[in-house]
Amino acid sequence: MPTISRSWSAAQSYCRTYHTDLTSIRSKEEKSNITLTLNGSGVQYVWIGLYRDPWASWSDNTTSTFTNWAPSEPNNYISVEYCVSFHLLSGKWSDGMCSSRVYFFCFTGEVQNTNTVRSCHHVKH
Ligand SMILES: [Ca+2]
Repeated sequence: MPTISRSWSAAQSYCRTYHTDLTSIRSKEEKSNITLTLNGSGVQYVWIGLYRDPWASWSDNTTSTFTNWAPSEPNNYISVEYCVSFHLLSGKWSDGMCSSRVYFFCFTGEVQNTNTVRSCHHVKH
């Protein structure tokens, strides 16, 4: 089970050091992969590789048209929400404060701008 939570940028650094990058979610398949991997882990939210710049590209520099925002998100609440977390139960995304310590989901493998299946890892320590 994942046992560490980090700020978004610390999570990104960790993923880039020990895996490939923070995960992208560019399709329902990629979404399901994360949900299935973390099923039963008790984790509610994970950072994913999307940040406000605006919401144009992922941490691994891929792009996609797939989005799955929760209702009323992204709302940039009090103008400090620049990073995206993924809610496991609903599968929806929300913008949140990048400094919040949240579990996170890395992937390992080739960076590809297509819907190919990639191997994914959640972080274990
Ligand atoms: Ca928000």
